Amino acid sequence: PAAKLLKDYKKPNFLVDNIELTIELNAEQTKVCSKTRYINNTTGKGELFLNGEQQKLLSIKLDGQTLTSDDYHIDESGLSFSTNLDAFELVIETEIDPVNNTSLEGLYLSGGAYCTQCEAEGFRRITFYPDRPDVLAKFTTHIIANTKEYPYLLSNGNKTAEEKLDDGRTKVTWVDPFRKPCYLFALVAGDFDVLRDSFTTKSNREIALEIFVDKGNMGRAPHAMESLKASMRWDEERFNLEYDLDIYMIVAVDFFNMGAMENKGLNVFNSSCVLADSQSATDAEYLRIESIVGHEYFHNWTGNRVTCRDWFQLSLKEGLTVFRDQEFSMDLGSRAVNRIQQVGVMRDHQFAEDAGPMSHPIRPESVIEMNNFYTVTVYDKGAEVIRMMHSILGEDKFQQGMALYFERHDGQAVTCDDFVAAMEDASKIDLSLFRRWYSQSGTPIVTATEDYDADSGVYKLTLSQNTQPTADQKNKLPLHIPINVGFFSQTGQPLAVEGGAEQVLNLTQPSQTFEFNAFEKPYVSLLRDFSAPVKLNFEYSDDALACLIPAETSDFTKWELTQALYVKHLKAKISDSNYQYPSSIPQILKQILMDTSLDKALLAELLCLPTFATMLEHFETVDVDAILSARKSLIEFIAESLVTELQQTYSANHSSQYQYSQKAIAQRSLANVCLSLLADVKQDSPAATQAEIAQLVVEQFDSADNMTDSLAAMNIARKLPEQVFSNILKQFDQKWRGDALVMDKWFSTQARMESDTVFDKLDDLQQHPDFNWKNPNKVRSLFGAFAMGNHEQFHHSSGRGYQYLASVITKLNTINPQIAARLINPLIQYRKLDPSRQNLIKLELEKLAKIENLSSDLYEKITKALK
Ligand code: BAL
Ligand code: ZN
Repeated sequence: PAAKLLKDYKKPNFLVDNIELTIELNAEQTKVCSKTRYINNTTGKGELFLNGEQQKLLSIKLDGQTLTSDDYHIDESGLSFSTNLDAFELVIETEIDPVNNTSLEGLYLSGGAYCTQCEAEGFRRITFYPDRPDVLAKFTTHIIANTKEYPYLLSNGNKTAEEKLDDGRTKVTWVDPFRKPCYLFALVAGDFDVLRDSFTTKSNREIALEIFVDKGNMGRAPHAMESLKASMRWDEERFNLEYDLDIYMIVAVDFFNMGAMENKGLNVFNSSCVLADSQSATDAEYLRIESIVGHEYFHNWTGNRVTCRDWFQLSLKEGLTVFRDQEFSMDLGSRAVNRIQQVGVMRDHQFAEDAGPMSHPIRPESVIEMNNFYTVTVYDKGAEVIRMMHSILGEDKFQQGMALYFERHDGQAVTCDDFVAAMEDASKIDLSLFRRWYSQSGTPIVTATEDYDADSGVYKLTLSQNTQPTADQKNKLPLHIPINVGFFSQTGQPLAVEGGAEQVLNLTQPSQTFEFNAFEKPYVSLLRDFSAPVKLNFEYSDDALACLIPAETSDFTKWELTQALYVKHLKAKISDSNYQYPSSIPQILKQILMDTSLDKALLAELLCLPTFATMLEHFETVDVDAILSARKSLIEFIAESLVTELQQTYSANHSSQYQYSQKAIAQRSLANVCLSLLADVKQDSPAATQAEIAQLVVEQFDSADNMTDSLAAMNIARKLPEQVFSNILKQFDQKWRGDALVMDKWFSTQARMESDTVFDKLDDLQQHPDFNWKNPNKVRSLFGAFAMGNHEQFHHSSGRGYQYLASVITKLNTINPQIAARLINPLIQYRKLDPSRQNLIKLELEKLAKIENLSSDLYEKITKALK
């Protein structure tokens, strides 16, 4: 497959005024008739190209005249012919096979329901059409299906007609008044339970809200409904954006490649991102649902009303919408804890992507398979770029920029440049250098050095930036990097140097020195709130950390500094296995644990070490075993030094009565972090024996009245004697077998077992009645959890983990190429590993490269990885 390039963009030869679809649903032979009115967009004769894949063409008529195969060219990618007509109508009849569509792109059957996924390029599997986001059309959709089996027939827009046919089928018609690209088309047909509610907009319009779930799941829908109403309210209040149709529908399906999809007026969701009750879903899942419901809702303006000109511009809608959903979660919940999670995604996943073979700017320039570019770079780094603009402009000017963006581009398909231009024009702030964030890949390293001259009272802070060449781009230029800094006195008070105790320094040159008058040498806190997506190269002294951690006024930065403390000592241990961790670490933590002013959710985060993935980013070449063992020994050291405090904190925060509130969530998370640390204690102490701690875990599992505590106990039990763990697993299986979403957690827990028995486990679990190769949630919960969450066995020096994953990917290549390509990420990011592991991985990639019918998704990643 060949790469498509951003620089080759050409506007469409033909536009579409309207399309009328008639879809007669049938499992193996669904008939699709599309009647489309085209308008010539060239000055004379132009070629019309209609994408079309995996369907049988039955007939094609132009203005009523049947075309024969002499009139057009057709191949496996689509159909084309040339014409100089100014406007004409095409009627195309095709047949598709939803039941055998396991790729879950286009129209497919999920459980007993039909549903669609068209982004990015799935509509071409439904009918022949210019499947590109810059062709916007008015859609009318007729759906015909058996009334008994499919009482609900849904599509975008408003339902305008419903007719019972003589043959036991129903025909419904939906009209979407808003022009849209075909990737936003959706169809759903099935039998559901429906949760109904309504929302009154700020201009007093009443919107019907409907959530469709599998029969019996109604009790798990209210949280998504509350999240939807909160999103609608928030978007009005913070962004002054109101919903536009009369109805907003969400459908939950079990088979879905992504989290959810923002189809106009008819979101289709992975059921894992909708369904929750306290018994079956964890606090983390509640929060994730809130954020994804928000994300899809926010797309209605940032994505649907204003969409992308071409797929290279994906971050135009995704980076911006992630920024918006992040702000939504932060306004509703804890700002600091949300930021910690966002930064975790950047460090653990995005930095690794940027350092690997798939490195790309947030606006990629070359793409083989678009599905491969729904990445943490486009989404999360894209959101960081928006966040930097937000901090450079400030909230007011940023909102003026948004308003101008909508004023200029409502109803259009535009570029990232158009967005930045609106921000620039509204704020009158020059963003010309800032634009480089869109075209340059890689993670900048910002190095800081400081110098204080006591005689003159001048403090100099020198910041320099450097971005290493990446797989896709050799030459790197300096970027505009906003660095938030805070100055503190030796006693931990904010130090008002010139410009303020807190300020943003704009680093725009390769190196810049900033000078401040300061009557004492300040302790500086750098890159506060992660003000730019960069790696900071600055080693804080032990004294500085001891002063800054309690002193920091930004909760997020307090966490950052604690992480810096851990990283510093982990690195020392990694380079010298005899290194003894200093008692200052538990001392600082003890102080933190006693600080009653701290948010408990933050406290829980402060007690967590940098992840394995975060540690990888601190090394050019990594010693997997040394990192794993240094982490383990530091966890044990902390746990054993703080047994009493951990026990006390656990009992003060563990509750036997479930409540859903921010406070209760924070307490559960703190209690569970403490319990997890306690289970790492490797010797009996006067405060608690290992047997007593094990008992505590079992008690929590036995008595938990909610999934957060139950699952936490089950995960912690991995560290307990084998018999105890397997007992818990058995009970969980007995209780939840058949409950798809809950059993996913059971699969993941076992995929993370650190011993090499995990391989037999993975084999056995594939035979479990709740496992299904065709369901992406199952595949992710078992093999994704293994590859991303079981570092011990995935990176086993024998290469067994790599072989296992490669065999899974081989199987998935034909079932679901998109999921196979997602799962390969941990294998292609191998260049930092030791030569032996690199070779083991390369062997697997070479084998994968030779499999028959290799999908374009895998082809792109494997060839780049082996280059
Ligand atoms: N547009 C794909 C799913 C999402 O980002 O909302
Ligand atoms: Zn999105």
